[in-house]
Amino acid sequence: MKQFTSIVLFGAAVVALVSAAGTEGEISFEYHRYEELRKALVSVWLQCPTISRIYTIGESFEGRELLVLEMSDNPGTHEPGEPEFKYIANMHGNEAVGRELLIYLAQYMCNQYQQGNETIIDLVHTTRIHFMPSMNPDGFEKAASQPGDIKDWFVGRSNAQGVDLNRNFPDLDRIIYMNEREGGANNHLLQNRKKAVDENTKLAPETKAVIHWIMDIPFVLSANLHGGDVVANYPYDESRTGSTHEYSSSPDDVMFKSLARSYSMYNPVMSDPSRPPCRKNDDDSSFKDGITNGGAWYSVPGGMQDFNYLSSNCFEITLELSCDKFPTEDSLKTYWEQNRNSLVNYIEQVHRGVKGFVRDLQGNPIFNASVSVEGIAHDMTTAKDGDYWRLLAPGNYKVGASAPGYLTVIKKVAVSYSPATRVDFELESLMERKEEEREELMDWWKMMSQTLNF
Ligand code: GEM
Ligand code: ZN
Repeated sequence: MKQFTSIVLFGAAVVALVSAAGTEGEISFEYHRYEELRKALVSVWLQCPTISRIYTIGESFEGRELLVLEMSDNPGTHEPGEPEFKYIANMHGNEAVGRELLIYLAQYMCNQYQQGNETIIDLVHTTRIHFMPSMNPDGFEKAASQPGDIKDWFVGRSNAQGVDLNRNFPDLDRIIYMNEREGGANNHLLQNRKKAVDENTKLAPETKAVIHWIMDIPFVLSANLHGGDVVANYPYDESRTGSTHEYSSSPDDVMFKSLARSYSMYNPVMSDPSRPPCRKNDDDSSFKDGITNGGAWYSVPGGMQDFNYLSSNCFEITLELSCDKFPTEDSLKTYWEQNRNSLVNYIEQVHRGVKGFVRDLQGNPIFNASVSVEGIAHDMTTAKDGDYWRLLAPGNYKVGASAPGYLTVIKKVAVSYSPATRVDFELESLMERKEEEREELMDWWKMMSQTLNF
């Protein structure tokens, strides 16, 4: 990943900013074209340099950067035990609200941090947060270039090659449904297939870049921001039979509902039970309390949401934020106000469930150990430092940690709504166990030979 460390690189942008924005710490509720988006992120970085960093995960088909603003008390590093969170917006280039909300959220969090808002300070100190305002910058430029206020429903949705990025991810749902029937892995379905991703010519550059990002960083929680409706959508997106209106639960259905609800409940429009459908003929019969299961709404194969869950430890939901995909600029402030508390509250969900470390008896971290929960057929794995996060709804659970060559340990755990319960595991290596048994046998043999006077 390329990192912007040099202010010189942005020298021109900085000068432009100082003259254009003038005052620091204000949010300007307007659309940001590509260059303006860059400048807006740089200005957050300049205003809050100790808690932010800008990096890029790659380039779009037309060569625009896929920019990320990171916010954390230690920008640029994964701190052992600290969960990682991401927001991705504008994967459909014509869905513009999420893109703007992420810019405003970054500005808001930087301002609030400086003004001493304890919720925000706490969040930044305990979480590594990544914002990607645009996964499809080419599509956005195309959509935004249309003259006038009314934008076409589809122009700019796909990337510059005409690929719908939310249909372009490897279809892991089909694999998990087969594994459910015939046995097989219940997580990390892309393991050891990284090369196949690189060689797959059907994957758009934007998709490839995001796949690598998902595989490289131990993300725990994420949301994918869309527009065209108002609802929080959770996995699975693709139904088991492929037909539409079919509830498609994942093993973490209870937690996913709770996560989706944690977003919709703070958005007064999303959670309004008497909100009429966005368009007269829309079928939103699966929407309840502002949330819906993906398959129950309509089946989506090759989506990013399910890919996160099935290829990594990351839970992702899809947020539909506005009936209009590209509403007029004067409505952006209203969308911000509707979504601000939801956006902050959803990040806080990353601190739920069970978390801790898996180590050997000498205290060395065990990387890639499995953490499983009885009754939930979806295992997590530990990150480099042996750290893990297992999102769970309140309840009593049996949580196990295992790794090849070690004895499995199972613990009973009580989980409340939040914060996460800390549970560490110390695993005894089977080699050590064998050594112990060998020594015991030797002692016994010595004793026997002495008694029998060999
Ligand atoms: C969506 S994604 C959200 C809905 N998911 C399911 N399973 N119905 C898409 O990609 O079609 C909507 C959008 O474009 O915003
Ligand atoms: Zn969309």
